[in-house]
Amino acid sequence: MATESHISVNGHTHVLYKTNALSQVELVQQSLDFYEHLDERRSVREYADTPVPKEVIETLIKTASTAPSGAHKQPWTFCAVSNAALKTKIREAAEAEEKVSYESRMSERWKKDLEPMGTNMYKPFLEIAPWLIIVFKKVHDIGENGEKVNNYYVNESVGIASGMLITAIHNAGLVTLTHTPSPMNFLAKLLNRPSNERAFLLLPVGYPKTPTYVPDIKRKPIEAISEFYE
Ligand code: IYR
Repeated sequence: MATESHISVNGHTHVLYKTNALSQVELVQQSLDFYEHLDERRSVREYADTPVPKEVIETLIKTASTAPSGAHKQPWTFCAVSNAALKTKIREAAEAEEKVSYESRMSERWKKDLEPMGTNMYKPFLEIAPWLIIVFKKVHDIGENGEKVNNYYVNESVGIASGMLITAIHNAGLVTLTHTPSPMNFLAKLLNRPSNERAFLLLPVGYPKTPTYVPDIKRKPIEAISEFYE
């Protein structure tokens, strides 16, 4: 029987999936190449002010939005900011929250754990990086008559999309940082977001400052992060 280009499931069209099966040898090599490429990704806190074209940011966002999501609701909005005045407002508000966090909200243990990263309350990258991408999660959608429409597994979905965005940024030869000023609600206000959106993550995007140094961290070996049941 000839393979159909599409079929019907519950009255909905399903299209033929384009498979991408590799030979065993290619499979081993391709997975290894990608691991080695991603193993070079590092969180970078110092940026060059070199511009990055808007088109690139749009492509990175489209890549993130290929992520799987609960019932394919894609419960996210990626806000991309290059406007200098707005970046300054974001920096000022983030630093105001971070000051309180570092001075009173974070435990001594937490601050000790962060010592190797060399973080502090000052966030110049929020003005220097050419783009800030603020990821918002949609806790629900808003229907035609203003009613709440459910989304599913919102944190998981937006977390996966954010991971794919970080991967895409690295793949483009750019750098980013998962910045989470806490609390983050100032971002919804500054960016005029609708009532169903909550800030999830802030990612500065750009080229690293040259030279840039990053903490000499090591990643856990396979034995420490996995268990095989064969
Ligand atoms: N949000 C603060 C503190 C901070 C917390 C964690 I957990 C980090 O891995 C890094 C920083 C800041 O951005 O400095």
